[in-house]
Amino acid sequence: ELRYPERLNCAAELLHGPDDDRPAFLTPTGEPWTYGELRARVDRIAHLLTGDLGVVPGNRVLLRGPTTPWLAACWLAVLKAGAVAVTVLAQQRPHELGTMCEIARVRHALCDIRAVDDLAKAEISGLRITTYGGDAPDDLLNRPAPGTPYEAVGTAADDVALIAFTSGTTGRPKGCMHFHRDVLAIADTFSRHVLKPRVDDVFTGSPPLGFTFGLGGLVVFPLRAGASALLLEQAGPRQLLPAIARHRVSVLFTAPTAYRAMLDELDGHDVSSLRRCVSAGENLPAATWRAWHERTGVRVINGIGATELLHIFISAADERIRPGATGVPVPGWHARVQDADGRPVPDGQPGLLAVRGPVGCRYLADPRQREYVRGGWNITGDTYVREPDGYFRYVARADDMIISAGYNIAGPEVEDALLRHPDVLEAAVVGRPDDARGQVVVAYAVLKEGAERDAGALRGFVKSELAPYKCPRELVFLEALPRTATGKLQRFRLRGAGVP
Ligand code: 3SK
Repeated sequence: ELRYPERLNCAAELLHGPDDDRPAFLTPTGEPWTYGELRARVDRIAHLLTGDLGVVPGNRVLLRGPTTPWLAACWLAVLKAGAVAVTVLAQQRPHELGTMCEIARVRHALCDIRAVDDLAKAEISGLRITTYGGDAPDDLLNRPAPGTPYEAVGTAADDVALIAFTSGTTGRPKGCMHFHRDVLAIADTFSRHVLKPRVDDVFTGSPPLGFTFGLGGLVVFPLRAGASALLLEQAGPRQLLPAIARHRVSVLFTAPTAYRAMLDELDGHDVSSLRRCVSAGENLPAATWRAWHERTGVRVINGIGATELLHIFISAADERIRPGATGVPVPGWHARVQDADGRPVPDGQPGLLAVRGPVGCRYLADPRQREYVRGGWNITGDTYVREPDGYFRYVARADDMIISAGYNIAGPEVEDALLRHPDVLEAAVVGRPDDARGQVVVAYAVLKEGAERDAGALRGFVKSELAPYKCPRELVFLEALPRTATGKLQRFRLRGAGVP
């Protein structure tokens, strides 16, 4: 069991340790930031926050900008000053920003000058916006500030440190409150037991810091281990591959679609420095796991996480990784599969995934809390099977099960079959209402460059891989699949009307 002192400031904990001259953050173009420089810059910002800007402990401070060391430093400074970081995505638009600020009662914002327009357009009443990275004399980084160390505010371990928003794949955003101890707990469970990081590791990846997948993988885990992180503003497959080679990246965080896209671009790139590749955000198809392993020799660490629980809670390490399964509960976490009334279902049968551990869901003023936490268990909204040997296997999002002519069909199983076809880059499978069958299976596919759009051949391929009742009735080709800002597939946009 994890134990933390009653008084705990997680930013101070993450910053203390490594020698001043060790590298903390790297970027593709600028000079590396050493731990000494990071500490000094965080302290400067914390002085400004509590001095010039009038932030007091408990105030909620919105952070917005591309993935840079300055954004990470602002996040650490807000927490060190005892305020609450409200992390949002650079892609979020004025209306969404307004809603989140209203829910979290945000009064201050630190915003990269390049991302300020939409925040200003949101016209959030009472919000004081301070930019960083610009030329103006009142820009955060141009203001005079004491160069002395900043003494961290003595927050309690269960004071709120962070509000992270989730909208799932639809709906009004929910703000998830996380404590100072939660931030350390994700490093001391998933990172410690599954990644087993070393001080000479270089982390990088694509998820932004406004998504807790990225915040953990690119800031919390490397700092907790005294390692370094390469922070990339552009982190698509085309940027990741050369960056891995150039900076000898050893720990990579990205999503299943990016692994798949990188496979097509891998030739000529040296990825031999990689020792850990983490996939989360969506289920990792076994076909992608196998292809990546074949080409790189690295066993991808599949994981399921949630903004509500901050990071990954089921996964597997090293030789225990099994393609096609998510894994076992991360040490410190418990998981089971249950029915809609909260009764455990037998191994081998599908049901709702329920988890509990050091981090729990705490929605800020939202009645949906009652749906997510039931009987002390967090109900993630995923359908899973627990195998008799304790491995958890993903079936579908609970609302993504297709029931057609009495058959239960898991969309991801059909997607996995489509992805085994060499021409398919991405696939999404949904149920469409049908008078005769209740629902019919409809597949959407994005093909690789130059591939021929032959729906008949592709349906024939699926029929050769799966029982015929699972074969899509309809197959629609798209240029891209609809996704949320964090990259999650929006299946609801594919249901109903047809082509989105
Ligand atoms: O949303 C997710 O899938 C996720 C995965 C890993 C860590 C954190 C999150 C929110």
